[in-house]
Amino acid sequence: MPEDSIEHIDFKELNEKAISQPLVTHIYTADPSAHVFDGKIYIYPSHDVDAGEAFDDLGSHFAMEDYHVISMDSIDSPAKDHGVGLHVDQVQWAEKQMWAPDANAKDGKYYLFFPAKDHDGIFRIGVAISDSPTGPFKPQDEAIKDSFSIDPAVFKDDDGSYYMYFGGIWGGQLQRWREGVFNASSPESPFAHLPAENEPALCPKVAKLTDDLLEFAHTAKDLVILDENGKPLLQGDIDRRFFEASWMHKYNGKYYFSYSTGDSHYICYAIGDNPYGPFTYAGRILEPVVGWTSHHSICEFEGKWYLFYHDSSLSEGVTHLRSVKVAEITYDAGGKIVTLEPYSK
Ligand code: FUB
Repeated sequence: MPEDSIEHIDFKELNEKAISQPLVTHIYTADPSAHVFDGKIYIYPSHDVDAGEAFDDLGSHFAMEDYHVISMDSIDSPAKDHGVGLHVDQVQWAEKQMWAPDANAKDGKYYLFFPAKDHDGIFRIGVAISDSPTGPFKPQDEAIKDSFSIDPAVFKDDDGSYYMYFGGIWGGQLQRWREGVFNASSPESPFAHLPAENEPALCPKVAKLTDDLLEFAHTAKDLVILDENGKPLLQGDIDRRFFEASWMHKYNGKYYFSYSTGDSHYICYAIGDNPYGPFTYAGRILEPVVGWTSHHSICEFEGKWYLFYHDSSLSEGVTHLRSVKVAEITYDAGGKIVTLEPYSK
């Protein structure tokens, strides 16, 4: 939901109609990546703070410095904040803007994957490791080689392979990597370097991870999202094209890639037959929430499926002060996800 419509919102009424309430209210949290480890729900969110940066289209106001881990024994139990799991000051290669993270587990170790700007102002993706799902996490000295842009989501397939999905346009800098190297030419505008509206949209990226989960096993590939005619979505198709917030889950043997459309504020999804795609656009999961951004994860717990998402209702519309929420999602008989209206109770 764009900022300029917020002044007309009656937040008391909106919160009464909301299909869910913030999971924690003592801090602001966003971009929730949820996983079930050993029968318990763990959420890896961004930790929103007001660092006094002005709002701009590059997201400078998202000046986050650390990550907290949140856990829930079950979907209805209170959410517990385990405190700071990683701070930017611990990360040698990173300078600022600890944006949307994800985590995964392998052989008794837990891996936190996170984007941050390096000392040259370029977004990279790093890994930090812990013996516990709640951290503290110890970062690697360097970012993942050849990583770039934002919003990593790490999916474990049934055969034990792990894949990272990532990327984001505008402030996420994906448009600067069109030639495979960072295009540092000016202007530093979110609208420069993008394809034209009638050209194929910029694709999210996918890379299989090495066995130690610390590197890409190959150069990241484009994840192509097709329309109903088998043609790639176009950059001008802002209600459907990829913007940021990749997530992957598997349902009934199919791969569901979900993402945010950014400036049109939807969470959408596309379905494919393998982790690399191509994927065919399938619809919306979540209608716009209060706040500019929309970001989510999808996870199964005790036989039901849940959408973890955020909105800015607690801060009464402040774009960069968001709160993590959860709502159940359902699938129809054809495997389509039933669209959620966030304020429809
Ligand atoms: O939280 C900072 C950025 O906002 C995330 O990386 C994007 O997905 C958007 O939610």
